[in-house]
Amino acid sequence: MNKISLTRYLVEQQRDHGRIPAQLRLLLEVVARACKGISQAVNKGALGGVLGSAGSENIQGEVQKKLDLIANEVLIEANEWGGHLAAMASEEMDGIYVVPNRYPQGEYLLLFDPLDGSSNIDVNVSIGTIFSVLKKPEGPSAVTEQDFLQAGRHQVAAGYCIYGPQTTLVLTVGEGVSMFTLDREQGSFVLTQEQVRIPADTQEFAINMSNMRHWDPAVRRYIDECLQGKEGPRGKDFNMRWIASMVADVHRILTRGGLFMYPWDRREPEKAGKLRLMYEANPMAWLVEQAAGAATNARERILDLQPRQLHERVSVVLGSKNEVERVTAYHRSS
Ligand code: AHM
Ligand code: MG
Repeated sequence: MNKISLTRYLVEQQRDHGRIPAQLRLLLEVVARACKGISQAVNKGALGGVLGSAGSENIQGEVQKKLDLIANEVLIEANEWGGHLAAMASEEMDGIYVVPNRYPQGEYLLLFDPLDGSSNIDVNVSIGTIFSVLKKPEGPSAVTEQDFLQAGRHQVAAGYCIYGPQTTLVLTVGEGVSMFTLDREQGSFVLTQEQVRIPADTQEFAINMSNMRHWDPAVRRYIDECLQGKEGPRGKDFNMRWIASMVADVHRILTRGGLFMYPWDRREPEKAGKLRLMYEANPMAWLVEQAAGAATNARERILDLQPRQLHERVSVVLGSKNEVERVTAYHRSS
């Protein structure tokens, strides 16, 4: 069988299907190349001296790991000179990173969580890079943070790369979801799945149960009913998974269905949730919708939320459509 590389796939998306402009193709190739570099650093682990804390904090007050900063640096260095971007924004940077004057400026904006699932780095559990691409609003003015504050439905590409037993890049440009597995001998991503579909029904949920006492009654109701299994109102048993890497939980859901929730809770009631809207929830919500799933903040469709801040947080419910609708309905009626 003829293997289709990511490069070929993107060329065909551009040339044969007219789905992506040349600059966007270049951007996605560069992001994929950066992910290969991050994958190598992740693989080296203790041998590369990349484990442990960097001794600093990001704007959200979270301790940064060495690999958080390495991944951030790899993505910036790979993307700043190609002429395809105007600016970048990252979980690990306070403000936006405008492409330096010495390089040409392109029309795209790139947002990323360079290494999602940071708490799993040192314990050798799957982690990943999440990215989202927007277009800079038209006009001659210099790029600002305001330009990034676009609802998720305006994304032109989104995806993640998971560093697990395999390194897999998962991508959407708005025509379904495709998966590419890294062939380490060839050094290239190879198309291994197209038109990924999430089944509408599931018997598996993912939530951090240790926060149960802080949940909203609607979340409690949903989980209580799942836990009652065959004997309860749902009339079926449920299984639970929680990897604490959103990329790994979403990857499982894209592969076999399921429900993922990181809802608002009473620990920090002024925050909408733990996860970030612009570089975690939006790209994942779009991938999930493109695979026939659904994604809400427990009340509204995530992709319709108007961001007010770059590092804005959001409550997240995503995955198999019927379960997302059920959780959302419980919230709306409570
Ligand atoms: P991170 O981007 O700092 O790694 O935080 C996001 C992660 C998600 O990947 C994961 O779903 C969640 O935080 C896990 O949180 P918790 O440790 O509270 O279960
Ligand atoms: Mg993250």
